[in-house]
Amino acid sequence: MVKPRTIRNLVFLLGDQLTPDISSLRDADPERDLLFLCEVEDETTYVPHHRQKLVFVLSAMRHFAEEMRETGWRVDYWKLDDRSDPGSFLAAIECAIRTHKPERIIVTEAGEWRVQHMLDRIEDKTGIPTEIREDDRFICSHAEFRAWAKGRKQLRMEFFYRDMRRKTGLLMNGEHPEGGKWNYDHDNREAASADLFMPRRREFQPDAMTKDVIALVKKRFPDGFGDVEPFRFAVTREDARKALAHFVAGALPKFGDYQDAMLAGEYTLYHSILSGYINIGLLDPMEVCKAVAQAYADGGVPLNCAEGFIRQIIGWREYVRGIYWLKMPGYVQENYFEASRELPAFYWSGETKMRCMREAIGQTRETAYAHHIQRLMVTGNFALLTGIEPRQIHEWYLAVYFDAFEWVELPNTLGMSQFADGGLLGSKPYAASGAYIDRMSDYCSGCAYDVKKKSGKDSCPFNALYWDFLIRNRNRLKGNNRLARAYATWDRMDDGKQRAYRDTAAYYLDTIEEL
Ligand code: FAD
Ligand code: DLZ
Ligand code: SF4
Repeated sequence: MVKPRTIRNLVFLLGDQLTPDISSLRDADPERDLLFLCEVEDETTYVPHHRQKLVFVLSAMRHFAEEMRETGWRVDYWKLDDRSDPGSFLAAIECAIRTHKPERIIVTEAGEWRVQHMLDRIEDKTGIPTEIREDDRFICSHAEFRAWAKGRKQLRMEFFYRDMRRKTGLLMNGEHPEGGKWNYDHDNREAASADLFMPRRREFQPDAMTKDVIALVKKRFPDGFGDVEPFRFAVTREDARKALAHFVAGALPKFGDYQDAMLAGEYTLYHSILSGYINIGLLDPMEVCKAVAQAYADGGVPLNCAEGFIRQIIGWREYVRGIYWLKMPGYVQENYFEASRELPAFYWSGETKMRCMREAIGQTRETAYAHHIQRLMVTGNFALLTGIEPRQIHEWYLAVYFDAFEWVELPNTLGMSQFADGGLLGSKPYAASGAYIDRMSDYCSGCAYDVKKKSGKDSCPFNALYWDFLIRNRNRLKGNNRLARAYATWDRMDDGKQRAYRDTAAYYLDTIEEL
């Protein structure tokens, strides 16, 4: 508890603003200003967060507060278990104002609409002048994205990405992209095989502070989703930088080639597992991209890998944030296919005979992490094919990953994965049959279902469900050129084959909980 004495500004820092040079701190004065961070019930329960995500965010907040104190700042930090919990951010701010009587409140804009809506009300509610500053950890501001989107019929990531390359100068030779092309994605679609040289993620042992948070989370959320231990994420900037260096040296040289591959028991393959660190502010997106561009310039990393990685950050990451703020608050209601099915219980338990789903959900429960293709082409694809209500699958993704914050999760789930925005973000739905999963993984070999069997008993559910999805939604999708071949294939099938697909799909949908 910080002794009450004259405070000029109360600088309110949110749990994903753990960056020493964040805009709210820029002209702050350690003598006159006070940093305020609070753990509150509402934030820990607005979705049933994975318990490692809770440990990750709360422990990183506590470490950040300590780091700031050590560098001379006055910090008031409220732990969830320290005092009677104010419940919400707004209630916490009101208490903090009563205690510290600041002249002003300074805060950097929130990542999520829900929290920004609260920030916008602080001044009215408390009567204390409140300054909300832009979050310039992002490369593209809201205004810049709005200007880019204005008047465009289609908001294609590829064109936005080129502007971000020009703006940052990453992998550029003057006005021209390094190597002559903007995008090397066509070099990036190999299936991996388990080998001795598979990179291993950098793991970090919990220190005393993290162990305290683990105990807190176990006590408060005894039946919460996911394993609490082993907990191996970094929770400080110093360790997150070690994870970045480890990725650049080990996995980056093959990142592009195996970006879409999936292997049973291999949770991270050539991915970076840096998303959570970037999202809460332990790593700066430009710092990460510069490290990757430098490794390319030094000669140890091929261009397709460096470009592919940088595109994910200055392209996709910035683009989905732009879409989120352009379209919220209405975006969360989108449901293009009018899908209404309940999310099957196995999304939480992992108990399903479908091996691809069991592996993806099982590792999610164990580690709070799954890589992009597992999210998009396994759990996301299944929800799309079976017509799960978008809001339910959105809340699942928002809960279960250590990197999940709505501004990045929602456009990826609703837009990219579920096509619930009718094609704002993607040019066609990411719907695929079992053949795709079989090509990109080794899951099918150990599955109770037969990926080669198209319909009937024991056939891979993704096969019949794929056709059923296309036919069920034909009216909405028939104008999409990228699906014309699929519809032509369907139309060439004889009635018996078509009926077998539809009957199998109907059976699987009726018995979805038993799959
Ligand atoms: P890598 O494969 O190593 O990629 C490098 C970095 O690029 C990531 O750390 C991330 O910062 C960025 N990135 C890559 N793909 C995307 C993308 N599509 N959108 C935004 N940034 C991207 N990402 C989140 O950070 N939080 C989420 O809540 C989230 N939810 C998702 C939900 C669904 C349904 C899907 C399909 C994707 C989601 N993603 C989310 C995007 C992506 O899957 C994760 O960023 C990635 O898997 C994180 O693992 P990594 O750090 O090993 O990524
Ligand atoms: C995710 C999260 C959790 C679980 N708990 C807290 C918390 O107790 N206090 C806090 O400041 N932030 C927390 N966060 C992160 C916030 O939800 C995050 O800052 C907002 O989503 C940003 O819009
Ligand atoms: Fe998944 Fe079908 Fe392969 Fe089984 S056979 S792992 S359900 S794609």
